[in-house]
Amino acid sequence: MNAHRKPDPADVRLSFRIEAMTCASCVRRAELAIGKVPGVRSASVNLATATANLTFEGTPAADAVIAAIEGAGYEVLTEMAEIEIEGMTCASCVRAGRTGHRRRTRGPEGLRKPCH
Ligand SMILES: [Cu+2]
Repeated sequence: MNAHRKPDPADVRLSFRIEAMTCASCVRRAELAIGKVPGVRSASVNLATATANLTFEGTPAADAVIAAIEGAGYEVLTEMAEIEIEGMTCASCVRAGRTGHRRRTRGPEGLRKPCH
């Protein structure tokens, strides 16, 4: 499934809202988790805005990123996320970066997991 790989920097950008980050260690932890997702070119997590700005090479693996963030102990608010997709070229790109679904997997208790 590499048909959509792009040759140049017109990469796909997504941003996610991440909840439950409380300090710089959380930011590092989230960035490390996101950085392990295949296809992620760069990840920049901002604590003040609770936002992760990502650049993907080719088709964005949005679900894998969400899983990685949740695996690190945080929550992704996709229903509130401003997801901007640039460089989508066909319907399967749209599907890969699908934005409409909701995802709340943890109750308030689960959000308070200590990170350090
Ligand atoms: Cu922390």
